[in-house]
Amino acid sequence: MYKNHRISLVMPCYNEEHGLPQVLGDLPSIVDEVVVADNNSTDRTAEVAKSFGAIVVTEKKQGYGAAYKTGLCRATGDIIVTMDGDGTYPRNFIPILLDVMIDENFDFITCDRTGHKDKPSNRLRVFGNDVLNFFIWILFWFNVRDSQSGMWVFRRWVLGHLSLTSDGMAFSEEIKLEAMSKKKLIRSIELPVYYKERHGVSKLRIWRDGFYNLFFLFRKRFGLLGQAPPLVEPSSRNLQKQSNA
Ligand SMILES: Nc1nc2c(ncn2[C@@H]2O[C@H](COP(=O)(O)OP(=O)(O)OP(=O)(O)O)[C@@H](O)[C@H]2O)c(=O)[nH]1
Ligand SMILES: [Mg+2]
Repeated sequence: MYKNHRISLVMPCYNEEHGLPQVLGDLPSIVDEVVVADNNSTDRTAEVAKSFGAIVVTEKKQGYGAAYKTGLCRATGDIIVTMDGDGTYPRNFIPILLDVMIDENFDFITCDRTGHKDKPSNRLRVFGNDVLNFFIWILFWFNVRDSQSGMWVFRRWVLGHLSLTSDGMAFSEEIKLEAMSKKKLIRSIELPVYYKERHGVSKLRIWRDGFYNLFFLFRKRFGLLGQAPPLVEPSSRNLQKQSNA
């Protein structure tokens, strides 16, 4: 619990037996529930997650977005925090981000890793991210510094107002597009975080995922993806507001 809010952490995991102990080993105690969305992992991901007390949900359909949707539906907290199961995102930033959210009354926070990602080994990723950020600006008219980051903090009712169609890596840019474009309903902000080298093998296929995510932006912009049903009942925003009042 944090300031009367129940906190869930949701992580999509595909073969993260090496990364998960890093994440789950130093989680702040304010996190009430951890949901690991496992996707046909062939290593000990599920066992490791359970050994730390996490709830493991299984999604047979392969993909980052497919796993996230299943994991998010299982989360019961008032506020949901997400991150990769690889140790890259800072667990000790969770209370700070929650402070900003609760004290400043934000509904959706997306984290920006760009200040800590500019190492030679990452140049191509940083460039790809910049290209995608640029197209988001061109196509959707809003600024985001790190459209591909996987750490978000948001009130659970927000899920009732998003159309999340992507089952793949494009889920990351789609959740930001959906939340940040609904300015009247959802108060959003992008905040910088620290970012470390991952443990275990990367699942990102840079060229394939990069071009796919770019193509996805065009399809989203021109309405070719249709509407996905919300992951929670849309009315839950009002219930949430009432219970916090
Ligand atoms: N459940 C599930 N999780 C996935 C899948 N692909 C990737 N993931 C997870 O999604 C998260 C993001 O994947 P990463 O390989 O870390 O991709 P990335 O963060 O862009 O790249 P790195 O900087 O190398 O970590 C990790 O926790 C992965 O285990 C998938 O198909 N299914
Ligand atoms: Mg990662």
